[in-house]
Amino acid sequence: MIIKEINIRKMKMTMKSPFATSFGSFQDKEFLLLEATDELGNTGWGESTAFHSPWYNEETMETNLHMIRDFLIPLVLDKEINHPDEVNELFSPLRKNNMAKATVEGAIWDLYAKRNKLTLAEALGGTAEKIEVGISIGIQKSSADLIELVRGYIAEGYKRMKVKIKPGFDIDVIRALREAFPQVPLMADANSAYTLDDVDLLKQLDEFDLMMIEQPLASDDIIDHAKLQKEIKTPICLDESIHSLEDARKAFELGSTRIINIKIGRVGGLTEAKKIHDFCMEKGLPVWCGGMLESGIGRAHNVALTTLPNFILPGDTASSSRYWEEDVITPEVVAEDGYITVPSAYGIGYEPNMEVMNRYTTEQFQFKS
Ligand code: OSB
Ligand code: MG
Repeated sequence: MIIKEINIRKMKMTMKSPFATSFGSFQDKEFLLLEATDELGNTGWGESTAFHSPWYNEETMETNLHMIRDFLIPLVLDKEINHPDEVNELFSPLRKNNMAKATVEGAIWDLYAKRNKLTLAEALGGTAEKIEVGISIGIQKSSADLIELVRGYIAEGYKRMKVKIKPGFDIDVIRALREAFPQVPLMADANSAYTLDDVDLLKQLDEFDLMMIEQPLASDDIIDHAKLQKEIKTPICLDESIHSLEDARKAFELGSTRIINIKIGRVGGLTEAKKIHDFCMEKGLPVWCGGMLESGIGRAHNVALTTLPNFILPGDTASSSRYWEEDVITPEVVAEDGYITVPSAYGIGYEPNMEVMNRYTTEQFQFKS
């Protein structure tokens, strides 16, 4: 296939309620969508998971726009590409900027699947017909508020509850949740809020039978996590620290992680995500698909990836309605009793809803060969 045209949209959508992590809270989500068109008129969509500011990683919507426009588009426009795996190779001389790379690569995967009359899941080698999903809940004002939210999500059928923790909102909160819901599959995500000075505190979590603790220590660390894992029983799951198959291998060899949260953007695209998945499967490490508060385009990519066989733990991709009054795809992503049915239409399997998409677009950029 030959990529003939790329369109980028800056989007601004307001979430139903603010999302709070150990870094802070926000409600307006600004991000990029990208559409690639080939010489036959097939199109594919990708979403950038970079946020407006660099609080999760170093990338932002604006740095992604710069990278895509000035470096990535020139590498793919008017080039013959036989398979999306080649995009991963083409981009590899450029360091980092994984979310920017994943935006372009994701659109080319969707395009490739449509052109070859495959679902994106099939193109990736996935087989699951439905995927199990959990929910991620931001930091709340009180344990009581959190308990009420969790009660609602359990009633909706979500398969596991992930709650954000930070110093001052941790042990007591988890204890209260465990007392209220003795059986529910529960995990905590610290988004790097602790250090090895907190080992005694983190040890106290062992009594609550958590499925895992996600990224307790620094966002670029794999050494201290290995030390921490030797001290605590709760399995550590790395998120922020894993950017590539090489990172996954090193973290595994050091014993820094027993589970990996795979996010397509963080690792630079679907090809790298699949490599990490395959490595973890071989080593007996379960994986699950993380979320970045995506709109429907990004959600659709997550659903397709999750059909691979080693995604054995529920992911963070909940229904579109979890965050959005209306989503940019049709139909919207719907989790029923904690399961999302993998769509059977070609490519990402959902159609862009242009009327909704246009309403939330603040700027557009067009690149033609
Ligand atoms: O650490 O997994 C995280 C959201 C934004 C940035 C980082 C994270 C998250 C979530 C929410 O946990 C996942 C989602 O619901 O999309
Ligand atoms: Mg996380």
